[in-house]
Amino acid sequence: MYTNQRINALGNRKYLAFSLVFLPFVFWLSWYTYSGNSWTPSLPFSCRFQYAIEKREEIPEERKYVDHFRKDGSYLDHLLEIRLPRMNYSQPETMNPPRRDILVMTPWFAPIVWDGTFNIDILNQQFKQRNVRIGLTVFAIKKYVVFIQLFLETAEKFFMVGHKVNYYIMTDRPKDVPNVTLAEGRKVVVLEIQSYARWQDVSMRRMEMISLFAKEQFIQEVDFLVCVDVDMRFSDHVGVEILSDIFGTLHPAFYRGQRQQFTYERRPASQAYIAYIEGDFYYAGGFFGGTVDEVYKLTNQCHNAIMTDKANSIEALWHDESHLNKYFLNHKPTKILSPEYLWDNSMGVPEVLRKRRFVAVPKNHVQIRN
Ligand code: 5GW
Ligand code: MN
Repeated sequence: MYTNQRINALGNRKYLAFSLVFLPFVFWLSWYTYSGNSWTPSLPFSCRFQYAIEKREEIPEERKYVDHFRKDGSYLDHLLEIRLPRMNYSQPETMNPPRRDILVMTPWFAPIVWDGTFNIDILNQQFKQRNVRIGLTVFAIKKYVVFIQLFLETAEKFFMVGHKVNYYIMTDRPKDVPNVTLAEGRKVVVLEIQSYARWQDVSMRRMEMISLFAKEQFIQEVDFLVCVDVDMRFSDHVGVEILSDIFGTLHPAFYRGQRQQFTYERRPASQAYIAYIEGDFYYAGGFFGGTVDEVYKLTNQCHNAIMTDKANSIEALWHDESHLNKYFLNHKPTKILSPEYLWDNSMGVPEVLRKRRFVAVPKNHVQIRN
């Protein structure tokens, strides 16, 4: 009976004309009306409210007020206004995963970020609404200042475009930091630090410096820290898809390997010791990050382990990288970046690598390190 009614309706020309002309108009009108920013009915109020907070947050002394506001009950009501705008994108398909050639999730439910697994428009909306501020820390000690220019120029093209970014350049040669034109909402902060005679110490002391500045400065200025090598160039998109409480990156030389083959520190006397029957992945020392809280925990703990080793006259095989790997064994990262995010062209370009986002700049080892 229900079916008959439908057939009758469709057979009636008046109904058909009505449907063809009027219904698309109604649909168009409603889309047009709502497609701007949001479905939120009280949008003008909530926007002005949020704007006021953002402005105050930019003045360091006002931070206290903002923190108080966040604890205040009215902040909870403010949260109710936050939602995604309507968006057009292809549907995720339960029975048709975008990638079948690689692992996209760890057994502890941390996503592994590969090209094709994320929708950057959704993520950008989410992080924009949080007004996220990102700090990119990089060390350029002695001759490594020559890498800063290309690093910054390519970061402007590919790193967190459209978001707020502070570049924290830690160097013993502040005068050699080049002037690079930056987009709005982005700035370079030069932090003068001492140099160390041994390159192993230059590399390892990064943990100490990041933890010190996290406590003194970064916690006031940014939400997330991204800590990377400077002898690199960005060559494709690196955005908010990498952000999570604490994240590491699969080392380009070991992402296919067995745990026994990883170059973990194998001497039990070292704080970085990992047994042959342990370990999930081999993480690269040149790309990790997370919230300032989590990066403080990581760098502080790695620095302490390095100092304990030093007191015991032992130095881990791959220095800070060995300690990073030990930390991630006991504190699983909440997100993992594929080697797209730290590639070296001397490894070739395997089929599984659809993008090379952050790539090592070839260096003359003899010239740059002496
Ligand atoms: C110098 C000699 C040997 C190894 C490292 C250095 C060195 C490293 C240096 O003189 N100055 C310096 O700032 N670094 C920092 O440590 C850079 O941020 C560099 O990207 C990072 C790690 O050292 P790399 O990049 O030479 O290590 P690999 O394993 O990527 O080649
Ligand atoms: Mn490097």
